[in-house]
Amino acid sequence: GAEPASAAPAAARDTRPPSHFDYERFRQSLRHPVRGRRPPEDPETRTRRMKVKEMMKFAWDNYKQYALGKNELRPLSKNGHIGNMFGGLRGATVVDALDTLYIMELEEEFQEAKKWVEKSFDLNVNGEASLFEVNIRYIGGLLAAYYLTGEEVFKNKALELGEKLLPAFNTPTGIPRGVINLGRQETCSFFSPCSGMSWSWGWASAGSSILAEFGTLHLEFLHLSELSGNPVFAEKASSSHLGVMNIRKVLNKVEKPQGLYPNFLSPVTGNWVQHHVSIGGLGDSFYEYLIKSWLMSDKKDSEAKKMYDDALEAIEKHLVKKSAGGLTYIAEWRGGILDHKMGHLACFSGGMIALGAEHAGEEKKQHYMDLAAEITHTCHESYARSDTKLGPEAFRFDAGSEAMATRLSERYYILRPEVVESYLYLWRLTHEPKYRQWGWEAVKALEKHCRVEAGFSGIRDVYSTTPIHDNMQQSFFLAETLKYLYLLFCEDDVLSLDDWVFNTEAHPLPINHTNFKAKAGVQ
Ligand code: DMJ
Repeated sequence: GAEPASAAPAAARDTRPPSHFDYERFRQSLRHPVRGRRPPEDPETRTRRMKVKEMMKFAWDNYKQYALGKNELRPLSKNGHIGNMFGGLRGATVVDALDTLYIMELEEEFQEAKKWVEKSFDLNVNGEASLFEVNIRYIGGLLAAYYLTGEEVFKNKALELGEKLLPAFNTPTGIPRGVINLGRQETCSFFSPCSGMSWSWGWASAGSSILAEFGTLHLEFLHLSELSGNPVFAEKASSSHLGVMNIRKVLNKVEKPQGLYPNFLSPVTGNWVQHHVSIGGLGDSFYEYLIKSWLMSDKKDSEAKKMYDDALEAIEKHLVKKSAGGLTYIAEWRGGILDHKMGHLACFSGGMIALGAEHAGEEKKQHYMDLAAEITHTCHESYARSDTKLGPEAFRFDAGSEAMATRLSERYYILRPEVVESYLYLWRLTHEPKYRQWGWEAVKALEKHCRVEAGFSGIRDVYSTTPIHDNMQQSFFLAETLKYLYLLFCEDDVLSLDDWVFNTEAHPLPINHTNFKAKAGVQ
């Protein structure tokens, strides 16, 4: 194995190079107003959009009343939940909700959220945090809020928090570990290396890092470099392995079984630890960030595009299957053996494949659009075949089962967004009315089974019409599920795909219509 990477440079605030980011110029570079031009539309679509807005207000108001400053609302017991994912950081729901409130023109509520960030969001915390979760929810949420509003407070908090994440990259390969202590960084500065403050998850095999975690940093970290003027987030500085570009180098070097990317990699050796491949949990957003990195670079990052194209080809060859009943699904792969199961998380892939299809070679375009539509149809079936019309955490295509959960432990629904996320992309890219119809079915089901007196709750069994609630309003319900549903009933120029890519928590980050790399100092 290689020697440990050297110091984490330029982490201290006073050594930060001045930022040259010109917010006004950025706004002028956008092709559409962020909240659209509001052309006339049919009354039904408007009513549906207003319904989703009302749901967001209800979710926010209850969080504010019972749990402001905690990470999530517990809507049955009417209190807050803190959990252990964010290392002492608080207000996950506030940060996740900011851009949705803004887009929905819930002005008063947006101001309440902003005030909390200004006055109460404390970054001087001590605790073990998930690098991935802090990145997608907090960094992503703050960056999006900044780009949408130009309010400096969001940018400053994002940069300050981003610096706290850098020590996670101090591994022999530069592949970050999954857990970072946000507090123990007193010795971390340009001149004194910071080390020993990150760990692998106890449950991840042999101290490995997880593909979907270290592969889901690129979009946010490029923006941290863009806004700070400091290349350290994007690319290694001096001889260290810091920076997300290095992750690709490691992945390009390691041999991939059948062209597939397994879920676990050793940050010490840079080799795979197990041969489990999944487009759902543990793998999912790695693939998403490849195609979105290319889009965000205004189609200049051809390395990302090639990695995406090759990965998708291998996935299609080895993992995509059709059930006896004619449903297309993406199976999981364990050292060559297929597990005929699809997780709710894997349902984001309909949207991803549609997004990529637009930019595939002429001969492949229609093929990938068809594949995307088929997967989205299968995911809709997993909803349609349940009694609540909400989909289970995982569904199977074995032992006579088709798009239904077969295990008790997989019947729950925790307000996840992936299925409606695919409806949004398919709607935007095809304008087939069924996607809006399916989204509306989901709205009705959420209202019927998940809305409780003080917010929205997940349910334990989608096949029971007297659902047992899990007493948790996940922050991604406000960041993602409600945002995607709202956008489904908007015109296409609201957060247009010409201007924005959504990070994996649905936080919009701008496409760089100028040359990103030159600005960030990336080679
Ligand atoms: C979110 O935090 C993100 O969408 C992530 O990519 C996967 N899990 C949740 C939602 O299900």
